[in-house]
Order: sequence, then C-alpha cells, then structure tokens
Amino acid sequence: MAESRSLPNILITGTPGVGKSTLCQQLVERTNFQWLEVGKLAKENNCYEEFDEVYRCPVLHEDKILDLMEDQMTDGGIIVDYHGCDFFPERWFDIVFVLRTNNTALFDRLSKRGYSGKKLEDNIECEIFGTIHEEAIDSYKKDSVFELSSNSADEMDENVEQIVQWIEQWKQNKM
Ligand code: DAT
Repeated sequence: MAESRSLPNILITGTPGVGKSTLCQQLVERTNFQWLEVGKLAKENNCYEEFDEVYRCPVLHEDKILDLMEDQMTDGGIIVDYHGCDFFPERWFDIVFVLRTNNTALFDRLSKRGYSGKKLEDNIECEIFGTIHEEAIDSYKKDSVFELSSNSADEMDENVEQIVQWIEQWKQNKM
C-alpha cells in the first residue's frame, strides 16, 4: 500500500527505444532510488514461458516475474523500467511515466539497435498508435499517468528534472 511506503515507486514505460534505460540511468545518478530493469531480471531468473518465433524473443512469464518483484516493491524507492505495463499490480506505483518519441527518431534508434522487418515496423506502429500509453491509461488511475516527450537530449534532461522534482514534492507531502 502506498501509505506504508517511505519512498514512492515509479514506473517508466514506453515502446522499445524511447529512452527508458537512459532516463533511469540518469535518475539513479540523481536520486537514491533503485532501478529495476524487468527485462534484465527476467533474463537472470529465466522468467520465460515460450519463444516467440515471429519476434525472435522469449515471452515473459508474468506471474514468475511479479513474484520476484513483490518484496522489493514494498518499501518504495524503486524505478521500474519495462516496455509493457498492464500486468503489474496498480497498487505498486505512485506515478507512471510513458515516454514518447517521434517516428523518425525512433526508426533511427531501433535500426541502430539492429531491429528490422516486422519487428521494426511493429514497434514503430506501436509508438504511432500510442499503444503503451493506452495500456497505461487502462491499467492505472488516469491522473497518475503522464506522457513525456523523449525526442532529444534536451527533452531527456527536462524529463529527469521533472521526475526529480516530483520525488521531492512527494517527500514533502509525506512529512
Ligand atoms: P529504451 O530503454 O526505451 O529501449 P534506450 O534508453 O536504450 O531506450 O535508448 C535507445 C537509444 O536512443 C540509445 O542509444 C539512447 C538514445 N536515446 C534515448 N533517449 C533519447 C533522447 N531523448 N534523445 C536522444 N537520444 C535518445
């Protein structure tokens, strides 16, 4: 429950390539929060159900990953980073940020990452349709979901500042 947390929990989500890891990296340098990379945790603990042949990637075993995360989420101070958001319990998060990037920039970033064909097209489409934002709106209280534009380094800096300020405000309100 949010009231029992000494620090808030934050979810950073969005299509692959929008800048979640970069933002989280900068946030841990500025705060004493812990960065929980769901993809990395899944890999380390083999939390997969099957292999998706179309996308050439394993499918997350959601219940297994949630069990692994539960204890860490209790005290707060966690920044969760994942490209999906509909399977986490709503109670875990005090705020949800959905990063957004324009098609051209995202296309370049994902191409550089080695994405091509259907995988590239589907991720670009996901971003154009605002799929993750919609998922966030459907999964969390509307007034706790915020879109952040992440097209440039300047916008990245602004986003870091905004989140650091939000954390400070949360602490003030808690006192
Ligand atoms: P994600 O974790 O969402 O998959 P990332 O942080 O790995 O994304 O970023 C993908 C690439 O894009 C990486 O090379 C850094 C770059 N990038 C991310 N956010 C950016 C921004 N706001 N402006 C410019 N480049 C950005």
